[in-house]
Amino acid sequence: MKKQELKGIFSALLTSFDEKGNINENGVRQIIRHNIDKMKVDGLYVGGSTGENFLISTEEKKRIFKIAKEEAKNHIKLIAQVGSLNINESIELAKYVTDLGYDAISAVTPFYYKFSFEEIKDYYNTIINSVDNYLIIYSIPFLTGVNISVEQFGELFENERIIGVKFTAADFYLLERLRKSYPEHLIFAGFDEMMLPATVLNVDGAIGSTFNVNGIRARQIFELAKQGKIDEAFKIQNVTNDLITDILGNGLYPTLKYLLQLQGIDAGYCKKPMSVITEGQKEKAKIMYEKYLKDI
Ligand code: MN9
Repeated sequence: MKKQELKGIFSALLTSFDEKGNINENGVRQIIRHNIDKMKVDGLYVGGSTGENFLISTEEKKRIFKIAKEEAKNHIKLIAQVGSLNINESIELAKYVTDLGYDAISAVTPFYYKFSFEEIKDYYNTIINSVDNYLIIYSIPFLTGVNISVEQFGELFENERIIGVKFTAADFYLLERLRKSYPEHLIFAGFDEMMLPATVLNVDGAIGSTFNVNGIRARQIFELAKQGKIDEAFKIQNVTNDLITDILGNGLYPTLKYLLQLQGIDAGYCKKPMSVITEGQKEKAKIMYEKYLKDI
């Protein structure tokens, strides 16, 4: 696949767990099918924050990567998030998904320790140079504490297989500078609630957790904004953000999973230390479903 073909709307895939925190394979398959058949996404971003990836073992990560490929086949695009504090694990996973036929890998900036930029650059080059694939940097400063400057992105992009960034930040000045500086690189909007302004700044696509339930509206926002129909896109972003505000206020991942349960999808539990959804949260999610999702 050529790198430009990776553009579009990608759901950050949720993982269904059983009550004990084991992967619920059937549920994972149902979530994937829902994204492909109902949300009509262009692709899946597998193994990201939304997949609760940092809470599971290497074998579990592989299992989810394999299930996603089995369901998606070559019908939609697949990006595997393989970043980890254990670089050996990242390399192992990068090889695994490349053999499976994933279209690109992605890796979160290494977090927890205060790595220097040289160390971060070495991490990315080491991972992507171990496989014949493309890499998309996963930048999410509010969770990792890692900020990369325009110039530093340029240094990372010197490796021609580092083809883009998943930009999960509210820094529209940086986004505009990146767009101007690297017109050939792929930029994916990472905050669903800021999709419209990111699209106006000419991102190539978006990767989001809420697309698992609201993917139809996400595509509308993206396409209307690309066509310059900003007023129409704004209206859909408004409704979307009413929903996202309610979801964030009720607990992001448990609410997304319960919104899928209400549609007959066995989205399961979150993994500890995330808590089990309460009856009160379920009631609020039911209202959201009726108000925002039932009729789209
Ligand atoms: O993949 C997601 N980030 C996280 C990106 O889950 C940390 C976003 O889709 C957000 O969940 C979403 C709600 O803030 O924009």
